[in-house]
Amino acid sequence: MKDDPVHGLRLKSRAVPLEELIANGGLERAIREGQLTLHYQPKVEMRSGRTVGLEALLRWRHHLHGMISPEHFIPVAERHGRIHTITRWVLEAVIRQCASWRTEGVLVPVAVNLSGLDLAERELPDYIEALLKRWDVPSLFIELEITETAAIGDHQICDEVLSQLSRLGITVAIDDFGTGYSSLQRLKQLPFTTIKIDKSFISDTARGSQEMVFVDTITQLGHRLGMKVVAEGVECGESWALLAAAGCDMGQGYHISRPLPGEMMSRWLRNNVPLSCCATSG
Ligand SMILES: [Ca+2]
Repeated sequence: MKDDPVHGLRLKSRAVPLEELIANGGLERAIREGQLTLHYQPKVEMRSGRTVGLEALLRWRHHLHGMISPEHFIPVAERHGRIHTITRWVLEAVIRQCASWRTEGVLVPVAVNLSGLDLAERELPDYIEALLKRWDVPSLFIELEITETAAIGDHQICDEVLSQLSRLGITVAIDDFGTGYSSLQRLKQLPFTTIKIDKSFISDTARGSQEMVFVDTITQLGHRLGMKVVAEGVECGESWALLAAAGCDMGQGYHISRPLPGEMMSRWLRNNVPLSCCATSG
């Protein structure tokens, strides 16, 4: 496994007084001053080798504290009621990027990670629909990823928001699967199209460990529920081959590409044709 230079920096920034920074409007300032950026990581169909999607990953490079990991600042943003501001910024940035890529002929859907709190926001589907209209981007170019923990909250608004998003034609993936405590009943009830198996299960597959049992089981479960299965954190060819043999539909991870800034991802995509499932949709 290669070191992730971004992640390395993030770990060093643990001592950042995040509570204070965010409580005092640090994230809003970060947005105004361009400290937030998005990197994109491809998802590749195992059978064909086609790039079938990208995941947008948020980066915060603070001018004093350096890289701050989303793993650290997202929970703080949630506690301080700032998460909707971030989600809305990410959604607009991604949809703008999709519009720009479409003009270049790059037709690939992009996934946005949502917080559980976003699913309690009734206005979210309307907000996304308005952005798609404003930037003339069809809904099939946007996917959403939500973690098990976020998805299993048994509240009516969450279900309504997910149903409305689904009616808009936006696909929703259950993210980091295997690390939470999913109710299988909820998994069946909610309109998920994809399961992303958490990277903690994938990293040891090349060593032929018992992790493969979990991968097999989750893959079969996903397929039986009519979902596509994505393996996250694929880091070597050996893992890739094992996961493909287990029936995973897509892979994502360093074996394919690390997350790249938009412009670098444009180049990567141009050099890694054939592209996407959206190629015929205009
Ligand atoms: Ca994700």
